[in-house]
Amino acid sequence: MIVRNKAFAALALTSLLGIAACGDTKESTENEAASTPAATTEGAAAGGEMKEGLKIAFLPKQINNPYFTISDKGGEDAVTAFKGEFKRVGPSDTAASSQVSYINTLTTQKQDAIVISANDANAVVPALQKAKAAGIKVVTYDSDTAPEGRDLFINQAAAEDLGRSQVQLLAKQIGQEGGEIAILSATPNATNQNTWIGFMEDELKKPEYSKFKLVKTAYGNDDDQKSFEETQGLLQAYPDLKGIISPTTVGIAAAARYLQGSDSKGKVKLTGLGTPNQLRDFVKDGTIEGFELWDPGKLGYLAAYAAGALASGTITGAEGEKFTAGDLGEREVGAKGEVLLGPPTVFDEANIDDFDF
Ligand code: RAM
Repeated sequence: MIVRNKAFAALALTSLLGIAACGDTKESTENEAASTPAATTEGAAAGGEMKEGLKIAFLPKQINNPYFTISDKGGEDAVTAFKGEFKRVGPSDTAASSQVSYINTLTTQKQDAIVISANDANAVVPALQKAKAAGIKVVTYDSDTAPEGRDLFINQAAAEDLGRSQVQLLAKQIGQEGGEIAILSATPNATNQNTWIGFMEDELKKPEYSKFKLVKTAYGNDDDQKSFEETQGLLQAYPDLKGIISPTTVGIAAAARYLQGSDSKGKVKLTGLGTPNQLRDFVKDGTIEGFELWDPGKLGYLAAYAAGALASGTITGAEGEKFTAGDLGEREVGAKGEVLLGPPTVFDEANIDDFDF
């Protein structure tokens, strides 16, 4: 596998240099399409042996959410690179137990690892525990379960920083006069959004936000239409609303669309977590000033390598263990079975055209 990683790194470097790759053209095309990371020699050098032919199944919150299309393409690129079998299944809605039947089917199919972004921290745990009892490794990415449901959680960014920074972004956009603000979240039970919102609420307790008032947290359930209607509802219920934080790519895109067609465009500030490709036009026409996100493709890529390392037996999920995540290099398991991707990027008019995901 070390040899394979070197070949992968060399192909990525070749495409970076703009030289047509020869040999395995399928792989190089996938590398380019996924906005996976730049090549490093470090990635090729470190880590243990990866078994070939591992069956790795991705189970996103929602199969039809563009964010997960990107993250899971990163996962597919990784699985292809370490010669595994990639599979992707999942529900189209974000209901708490909508993923349970998929977990059961993947268990029956004897996958080597399930990589899941959980819609609910607890509803999926019994099914995941059955999978684990059958020898399947479980990795959560993006949205965690209770710790007993998984071996590792691949966290996109430090939750505290993500929560606090979204408040900081909005406060800067609104200015010193402050005013009423609202949150437009995903589902009421989403582990990732709820963790970030907890830190937002804590950040708002600081004296510098004394003129800001969080009037409501609304839930669009990561459904475009419901998120759009919830935005409309917020503006009707709170005519003096000064800003909205939407820590979901589905919510922020729907809120931006609503604001764009309303009198509140540019007046009611909107920030949160979104993909540059979904929000580019809204930044260019002044509906949104700035927002943030990690690279979802890299998150899926890292999660796939973690799943592969667990299924190969090179790691068990214990704190301090290290594994090679392809072009992301060597990664370490932190406390509570967490592996961190890294800090997010803030996007605005100045840099949004530098990103394509
Ligand atoms: C949505 C999902 C996902 C979250 C992003 C920011 O796509 O809720 O879980 O991480 O937004």
